[in-house]
Amino acid sequence: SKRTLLIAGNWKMNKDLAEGAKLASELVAALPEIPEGVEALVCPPTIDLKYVGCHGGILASPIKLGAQNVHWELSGAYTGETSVPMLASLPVAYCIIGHSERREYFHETDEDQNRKARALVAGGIVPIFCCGEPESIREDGTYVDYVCAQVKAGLEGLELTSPDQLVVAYEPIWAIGTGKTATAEDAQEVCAAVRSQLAEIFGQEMADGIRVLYGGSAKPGNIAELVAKPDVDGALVGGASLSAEDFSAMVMKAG
Ligand code: G2H
Repeated sequence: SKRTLLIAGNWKMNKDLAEGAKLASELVAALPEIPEGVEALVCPPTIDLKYVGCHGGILASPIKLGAQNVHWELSGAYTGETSVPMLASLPVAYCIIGHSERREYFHETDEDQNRKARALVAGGIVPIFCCGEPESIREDGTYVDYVCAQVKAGLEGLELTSPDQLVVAYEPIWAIGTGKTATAEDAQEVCAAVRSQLAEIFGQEMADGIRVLYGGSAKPGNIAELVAKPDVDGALVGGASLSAEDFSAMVMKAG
């Protein structure tokens, strides 16, 4: 009865066209088949999407293609931005929104995430909505309330007809790129709380089908333990997704 696991690679601002296509080709070769009950996804930089998808072979493979950011308007005078229809025309299946790096360095708000989530769902792309607490909030013990408030503000009012239309990723900021992984128990605690919050917004049945991922120094050595937890439905992987060997090992170990 476990949900389909999702192992999602977030390449962040890494890999130019040639490097991206090379990594994609290596992944396609390493993952001719994805284990039953697992989905694999790569999210390269926007400029790489088409080349990675076509020349790199991702679109012709069982690995899915995703973006790292999007604008909520359909078109217009938004210099430097990318719209949902542009991503959908590739096609891109998923799009990360609200990553802590975008919230911190680009001052994105919960309201921005809410607009992006609505635009993506309306355009048939699945948002991977990120949430997570900074170290100070972890230390003062209010992290569950903090994360649930982010989920509520970011997703309230979103209209879903199927749980497959949304993914949430819990990424404790203190565990991102630091090598400090939250324990599988920490991940389970907050992923379960996120699911309760999703039940309040969308109803229990919908919440039971929505994938909740863990992110933050996920790697081949901890993925099996993480996905063994009942409310952890996969991982959003940064650093380890830049190695075809590590990322493919994570997909295989999740299965
Ligand atoms: C968290 C994660 C991927 P890393 O940002 O989104 O990165 O696995 O490098 O901690």
